[in-house]
Amino acid sequence: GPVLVPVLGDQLTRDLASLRGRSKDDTVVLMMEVWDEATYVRHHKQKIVLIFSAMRHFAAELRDAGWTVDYVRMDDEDNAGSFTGELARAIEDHAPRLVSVVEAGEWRVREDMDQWADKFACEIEILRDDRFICSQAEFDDWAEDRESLRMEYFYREMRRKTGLLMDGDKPEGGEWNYDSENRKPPKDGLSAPQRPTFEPDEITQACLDLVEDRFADHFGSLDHFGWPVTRDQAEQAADAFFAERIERFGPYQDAMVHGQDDLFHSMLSTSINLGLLDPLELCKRAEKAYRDGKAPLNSVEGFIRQIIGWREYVRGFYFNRMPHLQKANALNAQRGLPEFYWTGETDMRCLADCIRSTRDNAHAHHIQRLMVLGNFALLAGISPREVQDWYLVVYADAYEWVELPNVAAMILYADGGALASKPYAASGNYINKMSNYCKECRYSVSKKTGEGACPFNPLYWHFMHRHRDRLASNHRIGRIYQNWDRMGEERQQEYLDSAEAFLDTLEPAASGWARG
Ligand code: FAD
Ligand code: DLZ
Ligand code: SF4
Repeated sequence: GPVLVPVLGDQLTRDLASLRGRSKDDTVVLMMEVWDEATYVRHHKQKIVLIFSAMRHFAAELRDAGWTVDYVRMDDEDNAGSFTGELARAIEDHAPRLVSVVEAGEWRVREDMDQWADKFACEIEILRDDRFICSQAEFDDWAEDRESLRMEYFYREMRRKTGLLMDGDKPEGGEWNYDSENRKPPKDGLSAPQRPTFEPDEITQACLDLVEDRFADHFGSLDHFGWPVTRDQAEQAADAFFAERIERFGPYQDAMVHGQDDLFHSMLSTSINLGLLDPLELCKRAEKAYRDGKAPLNSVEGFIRQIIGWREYVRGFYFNRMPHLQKANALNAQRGLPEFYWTGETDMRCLADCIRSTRDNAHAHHIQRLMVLGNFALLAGISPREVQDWYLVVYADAYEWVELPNVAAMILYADGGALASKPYAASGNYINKMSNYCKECRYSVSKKTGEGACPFNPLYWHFMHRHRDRLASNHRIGRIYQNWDRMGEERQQEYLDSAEAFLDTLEPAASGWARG
């Protein structure tokens, strides 16, 4: 029999390890739209359309190039509903001599895959996903014996390994990290060039219809669907970023402007995560923009750090810490997710805008995810499991390996500080500095307590107060308690009462938004 090569929805790479060097006459590629994957959480509608459309386009390209593809559609009558069920059918149909597959990106799927060798009377080969620069063995090696796993040191290793932005054995420009130059507040009227969006073709239209039909009650809008669904479109999106936005990517990386959903971000995460774009190639293009004098070092270093630093690091961290990372809750946060995360119905203008963008685009940019949506969840003490589910559902680029470390460890401090050296807690002041949200908000950012005060202000102190035992000894945040102590008991009580009064107004979300 032939070699059977299952290709999962986020493995849409022509040079995938399982396809590399194979003969087309002797290979059957298996691609599966399955109910289990589409519903293990109730993904945003755009996320399902994106993945199905990209899978169908990828299959069509493979066929055009002469490959044999067994493609199972969601609405095929005999669809078994799971990867393992479909693999069983394909093994029966094709009687392969070998099943060759690239390891899954998610723990859940890896556990299934690990059963395949026992389940099937057929040789199963699971290959390392070498689209990532750092192997798991390499990460685990690096992480061993370290008490804390700071991204910064990992990142330096990756710079050395790839040679990106290196000047011999020194970092280009003398510093490894130019983050301090990447915090420019948005001036009035800051706006960025429109990113290219892609009109649905026939294939995408069929996926839009399918999702409207079968996933009608999932979160999110399909009206603005414009994600790249092929490698060619993803390349166009990357071209536009390098031509028009990378120059100001760095300075405005942390800026937020009402109604400006992309600013100078690359908007490439969906394409990178699907496998349509190669992360290392993008970094090389960024470096070239710097060497050609087309973009400043702080922009280019910032972009490269997000990819060979953060992106590689969170993946290593995920597999290093699973499965317990999923259950981590160091701050014992138990509150239910507020309903407004799904409806956007809140008078807090920053949150409402971030949730609107999330609903319309299945996207929000990093500082919105971190310092608005994430900061609120941290301060309000929302249960990590509910926050994790939300992030996994709502973003088109969300896969557990990248979502979970960002949510559990980065925003919620649920791992107790293995990833982040301090909780990213901030009051309204931070949001006001980095955005234009506050001016037209019903709440007053300068008011600290009482009626009409920005809720982030009392929530911040409520959070600091209730976690004092743990945080007072943290060298990056401990000194804050001197300010708290100087306030005096009466003022402190006003903060705590204001926070409690606000928390009492939060409606917990109806069940069923995230999981069926
Ligand atoms: P840019 O700002 O242009 O950055 C360039 C690239 O760097 C991104 O495309 C992405 O591949 C990578 N990157 C940047 N930050 C991170 C990070 N913290 N972790 C991993 N990669 C990063 N990203 C996802 O791809 N999927 C997720 O599910 C996801 N969940 C997140 C949840 C939270 C709470 C936070 C704070 C961040 C999350 N991120 C996630 C990271 C980041 O917000 C997105 O990658 C980014 O907003 C995507 O937009 P962009 O392509 O315009 O990014
Ligand atoms: C997210 C997703 C969805 C919605 N549907 C599918 C699918 O039907 N078929 C598929 O191969 N992949 C899908 N995916 C992406 C998978 O969940 C992703 O490939 C796994 O996370 C790999 O670990
Ligand atoms: Fe958000 Fe507070 Fe500013 Fe309103 S005042 S936009 S709630 S930070």
